[in-house]
Amino acid sequence: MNKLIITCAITGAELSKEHTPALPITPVEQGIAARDAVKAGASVIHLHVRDDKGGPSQELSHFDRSVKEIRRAIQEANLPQPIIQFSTGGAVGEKMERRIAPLSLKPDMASFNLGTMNFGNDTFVNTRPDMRELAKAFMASGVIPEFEIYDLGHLDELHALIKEGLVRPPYHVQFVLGVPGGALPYLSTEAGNPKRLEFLVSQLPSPFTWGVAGIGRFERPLAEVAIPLGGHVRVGIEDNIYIRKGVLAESNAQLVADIAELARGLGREVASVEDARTLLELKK
Ligand code: KMH
Ligand code: ZN
Repeated sequence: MNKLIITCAITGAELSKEHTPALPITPVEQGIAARDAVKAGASVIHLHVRDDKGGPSQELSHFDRSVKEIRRAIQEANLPQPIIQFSTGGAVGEKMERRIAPLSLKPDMASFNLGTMNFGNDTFVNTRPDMRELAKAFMASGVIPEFEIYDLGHLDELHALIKEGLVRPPYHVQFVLGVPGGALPYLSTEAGNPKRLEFLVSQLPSPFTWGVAGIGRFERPLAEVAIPLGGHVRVGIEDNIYIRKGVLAESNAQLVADIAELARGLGREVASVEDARTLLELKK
């Protein structure tokens, strides 16, 4: 079976230190978090950045300083430089223009959200005209998108964008399941049932790679379902703050290490950064 790419979503936009002290906010904290996540087996870092007050930011200077600090911390530890994937999702309420702007820094990859949805008690707005503007910005920048799919209609939107010639293969897809307001990984009585996931994967445009990001309590059970199916896995404090029920994770690295151990137990090798670049067809 293919090797497992572990993505670590270290920070996100919605949480604060009040939720968990393990949340990295400053560039230095993000550098340490990314370094330790890579050491534990992550090959992709999904990156949101914060301003000087700790609030969510899409400022270029904030992305720039976080990337520099991550690269510096990783180089100092003699580890391979991970694939850095910027968020163009930002925080709920952020304007598309500001969400697009960091593509000009030419990260290895960036997220591409495929539809408006309820997001907990908020609304995550991705209008169809905005998504087309985003697709054109991806094309112009040459940055490789990762398509975030929270619901079935988002998959249909990806097919629409392909038909319109606005996105190019290969299609890297992340099924982000378990957001209140989006699709769940399985019905509440069927924990561990792969049927929904298998259906979603069966609908993907080719050629594709796919992974899962289970939100909150779904993080680990969804990984358990996806790993034997050949899917990749995203974990991290952005998505889930617990290592097990009621116990806060000490760090992003602890969440990564847990998935790496799970994968090895299931007989699936964890991808190195070099492996991940090959699997994702990214430039070395
Ligand atoms: N913060 C969420 C509203 C992404 O990074 O692309 C959206 C998000 C998705 O985190
Ligand atoms: Zn994100």
